Amino acid sequence: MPISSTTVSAVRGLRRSVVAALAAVLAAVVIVPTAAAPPSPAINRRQLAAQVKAEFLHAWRAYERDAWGHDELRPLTRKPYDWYGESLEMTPVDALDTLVLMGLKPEAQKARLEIDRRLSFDRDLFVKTFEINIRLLGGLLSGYELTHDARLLALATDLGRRLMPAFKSPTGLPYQFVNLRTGAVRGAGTNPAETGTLLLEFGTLSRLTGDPAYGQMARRALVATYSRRSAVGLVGAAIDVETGTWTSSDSHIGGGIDSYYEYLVKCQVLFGDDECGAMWRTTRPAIDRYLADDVDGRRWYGHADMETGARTAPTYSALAAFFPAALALSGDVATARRLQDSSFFMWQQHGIEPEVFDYRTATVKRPGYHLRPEIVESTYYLYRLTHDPAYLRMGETLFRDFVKYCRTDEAYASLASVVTKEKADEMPTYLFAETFKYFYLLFAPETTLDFDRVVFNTEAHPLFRTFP
Ligand code: DMJ
Repeated sequence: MPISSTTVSAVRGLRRSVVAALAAVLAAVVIVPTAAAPPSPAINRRQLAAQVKAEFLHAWRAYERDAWGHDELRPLTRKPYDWYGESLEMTPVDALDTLVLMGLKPEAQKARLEIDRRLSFDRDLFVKTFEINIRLLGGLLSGYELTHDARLLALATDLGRRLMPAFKSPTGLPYQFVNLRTGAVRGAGTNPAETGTLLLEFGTLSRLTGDPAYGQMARRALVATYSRRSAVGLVGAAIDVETGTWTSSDSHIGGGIDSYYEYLVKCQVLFGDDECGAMWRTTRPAIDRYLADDVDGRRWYGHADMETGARTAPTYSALAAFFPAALALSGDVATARRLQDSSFFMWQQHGIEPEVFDYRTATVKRPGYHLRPEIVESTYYLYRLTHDPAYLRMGETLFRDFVKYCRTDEAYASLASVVTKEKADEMPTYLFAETFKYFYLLFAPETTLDFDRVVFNTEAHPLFRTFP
């Protein structure tokens, strides 16, 4: 068929408009970003690290002034608080490695002397196995590894020995409470976080003392938790250590289960324990199949029934925000990035994150903010693993909001409500162990601590890897 002149001119016209359109696209590509979206201002890491340190010291001075030698400071009433009525030096032990990493030498020396002279575990007290393990045993071990103060290892060994009776249940799952002096136990009702978050500390204690019993007991407890997963591969929210039966079938990745998953990942990285790696690899598909929930393009992890896998509640939490770090460490950086964006979305709804969030309605379910570190921890991991400056910018936003809403004239305080920003009389020890530490490490020179040589326990105490 002959080509008419109309056709030729139409083709030419089309070519011209395609060329014009291409030129417009090119112009947009070349010109628009510089005009409409100027590059974000460079992050001044040195200045931010100095600011984090100054804010840490603001809270630390308050503790020194109003609660020195006690477990915690209540920041609004400015009164000391001891968890069990007498002090176990929780804040100095939990804070020691952060003081060392920040280069706060006189403060670190003072805390170390306080611990060396005053801390004794020969107490007729029923203590919570999980909390004492992650904060005190973890803090003493990392303190020892960073300072080589032999007294810290002696204290850690004494504490580990006193916690060991907790494992003497018919299942090997640890009792919730153990008496530090008598070894008596109580609290058969516990949860996977409490039964599965002991191996990094006890395994490290075995390595440092040469006594394998610590690691063996903690490992047995982790395996005992894993082996009780349901047919669909999930664990529940409550378990009885004497019968090994689940007393809550609520499955999720938040508080009460969270660090069980974290330790499955980390015990492979810290000790090269392939069985842990295998337990994680069989667990992950169940988490993704039943708990993962994509809403409007965002990735969340909600709740499901552990037996049926049926979805129960579309809620995510401040505690669940540890999961991007665990995912990234396990090698799944892509999902970690997506979930971190969701955690940040939750944070941005009120300029600070609530304890529990309904991701389907984007509403607050529990409004408190307990100075939690998890979202900062994940920001730090993602930055270290990707070197994407977006995570420095995210960290800067988190830090500025955190200071804006949680700083008081005297100290730092939790929020009773992220909606009203009303404060609560609480300054947990993990503020020093974790929240400030992760902010600091995010901005500080990477030589401050070699990310590849350590594994952080769930309380952010770095333990040195024994596996290349
Ligand atoms: C810390 O004690 C630990 O990170 C624990 O695993 C979970 N909760 C707090 C901080 O939010």
